[in-house]
Amino acid sequence: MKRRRTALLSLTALVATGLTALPAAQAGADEVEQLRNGTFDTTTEPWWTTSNVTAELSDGQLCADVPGGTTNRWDATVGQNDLTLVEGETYRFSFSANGAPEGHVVRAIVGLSAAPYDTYFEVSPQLSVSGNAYTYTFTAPVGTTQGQVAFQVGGSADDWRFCMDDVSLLGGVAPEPYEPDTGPRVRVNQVAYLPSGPKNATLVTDATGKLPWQLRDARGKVVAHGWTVPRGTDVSSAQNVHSIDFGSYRKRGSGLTLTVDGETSRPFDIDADVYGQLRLDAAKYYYTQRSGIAIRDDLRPGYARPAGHLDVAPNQGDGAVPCQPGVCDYTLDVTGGWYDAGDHGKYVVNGGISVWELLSTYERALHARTGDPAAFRDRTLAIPESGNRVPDLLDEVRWELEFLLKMQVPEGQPLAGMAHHKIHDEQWTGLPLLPSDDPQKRELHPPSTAATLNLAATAAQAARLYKPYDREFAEKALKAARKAWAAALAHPDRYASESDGIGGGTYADNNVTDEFYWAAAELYLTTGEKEFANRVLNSPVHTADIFGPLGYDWARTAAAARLDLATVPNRLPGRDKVRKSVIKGADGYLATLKSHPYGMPYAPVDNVYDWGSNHQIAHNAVVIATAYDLTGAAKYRDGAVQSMDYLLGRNALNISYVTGYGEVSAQNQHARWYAHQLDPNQPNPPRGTLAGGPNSSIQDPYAQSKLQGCVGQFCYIDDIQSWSTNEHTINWNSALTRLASFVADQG
Ligand code: 9MR
Repeated sequence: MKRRRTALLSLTALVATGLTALPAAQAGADEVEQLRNGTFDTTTEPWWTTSNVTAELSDGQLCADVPGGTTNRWDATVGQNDLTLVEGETYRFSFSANGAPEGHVVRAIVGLSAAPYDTYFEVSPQLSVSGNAYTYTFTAPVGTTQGQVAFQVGGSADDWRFCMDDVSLLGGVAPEPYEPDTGPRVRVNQVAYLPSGPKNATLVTDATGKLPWQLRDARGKVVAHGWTVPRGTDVSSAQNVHSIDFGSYRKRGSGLTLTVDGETSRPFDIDADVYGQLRLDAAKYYYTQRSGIAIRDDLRPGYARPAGHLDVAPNQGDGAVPCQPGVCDYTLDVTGGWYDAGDHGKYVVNGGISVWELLSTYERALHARTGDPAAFRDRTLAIPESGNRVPDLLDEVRWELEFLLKMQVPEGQPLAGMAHHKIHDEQWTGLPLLPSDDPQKRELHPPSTAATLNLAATAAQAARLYKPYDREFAEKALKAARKAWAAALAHPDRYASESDGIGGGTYADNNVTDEFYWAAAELYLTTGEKEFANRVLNSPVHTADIFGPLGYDWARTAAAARLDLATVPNRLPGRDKVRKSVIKGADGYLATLKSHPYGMPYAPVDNVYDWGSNHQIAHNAVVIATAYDLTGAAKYRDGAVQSMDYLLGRNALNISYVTGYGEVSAQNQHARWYAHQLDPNQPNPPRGTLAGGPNSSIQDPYAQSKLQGCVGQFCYIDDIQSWSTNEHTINWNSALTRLASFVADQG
């Protein structure tokens, strides 16, 4: 088809509306076509194809017969190379396409034509027989003269025919300003408030004086009313806001709304039961993250997939994984465990904090006044082990523990007893990619002190919790923990490298005093031995103020020790001071929550939201919850419960960060096998998956192209490409599991 004259048309249109004084880029004067022959009038040149595809002209389009039986999208491709892309320049990528039979998917990308084949922009529309026109705008994250436009059409079981026309990549177009759709200005917990719990909302408004609000039931009847409290400008969002407290209303109901300032909130319930479900969904997330086992459709309808990283092609498998060159000369069987996140890597430090947090969720239930040991009993999580008379949560966590144990350097090798920091692909892979389709070489990375201490801490914790169910496993775990502890003492400063981030994350941390403290604490709690008590008491971390604004995480693990020393029965001298330090930490977070117009225990220095801020908010709430467990004071219970509101919709973006919970929830988390946004045949992440959340540093190019200059809460986008604001991970869902479990217990 003949090229539409885009530049000319838009100029004519602008003249007609009298808007001739626009800057050049906006007027379209600099829009330059980057592709040659996108109209296929007489030839398909210079478009190339993979050898299994032949391109031909058909009715002025390029058509290709695509063979069935290939694995990956890129196994059958039509493309054009040698494009020059300019860093920071915005492009309009458009084409029309059709496919027969109906429903096949084309992955259209703009990227690098040479290794490592980076993708700068991609979409995967599902094609119809009659065809559609597609138009997208993106900003090039880097400059290159080896750019490429490619239409990847492989991965189908059956043969099909793909046709395209009017393919255009127009440079120099005006960037599209990104305006998130934040819905009504009244922000509520879109899921549920507890009947006897706190009930707060936030209104975004220009009004400076107080305003009347009404609470309505599902039939529209006003059941409560009152006045807002003006709060001025909220630092975390740069909005003028009011807060609303409707906690005196305590009746159960569903479909309630808050109306104020001419706006009506999204609907919500007043009910406790949904938190019992959220607690289970958050923990059920782990089964579908499992490596080395096929995921069963009867257990997770819609999420079945073949086992990943067993030694079945194209996987190179985790059955006998070598080290990176020069690191060791043995191989290890490191099958199993959970994939870390949206990638296929497995990292001991992140596995460690996740295991700890899930086990501590279980352990809290044994000791806390509102704990419910039956919550995660056998048959609660629908996993393959359900029915074995062991609490399902212990079964699920054991899948990861067994992997952590395999990461320990075997006897007779240099550094025996230490743990390898991580195992992952040699190179980063693209999206989507099922674990079973990953063709990359897998490598063990050097042992680190941090990983070794994570193993010591979690294996020691496991030893006391699995003992009633499997004495042998408990003994094995304790032995491994002791060995790891001794190895860490012998090699106290082997740090993972900051620059070892190709093919997987670095998880670098060069302060391990907190990991030493944590491992000593868990070993002490399990064995009661004096040696470990002394290590705890002599650690500078023991008396340090560890409850900072960012909250504990995989790198800041001191809180794991402090919370357990305060709550798990033990005879540590000076234990009262330990408990007081937790309460003091909780008081700090509670003060933050009270002064925050969005009612959350998070106010990072300079308003710099950290990577995974959502889980840090949950963690600060867990400290508050622990103060409730220690004191029984209602203010702590209410503070922890209220923190949940932020995650479930009471925030500047009016989004629930938990998939499937709330009227509008995050659903496009960065993921290689829940990549529905890129491949309609794949699912979204399962119900109960927490997104990382606002991250001021927006490290990924997609977020950079949309969110430049964002303020705090606005540094988030629900797009699969945004790995720095919108990934899902095992350590974030463990925070959700822990907090949801506490809230469920307050119902
Ligand atoms: O959550 C991690 C963040 O704290 C680190 O700064 C970052 C860089 O190491 O890595 C994040 O973790 C990612 C990991 O490296 C790879 N798997 C996905 C993780 C979540 O984005």
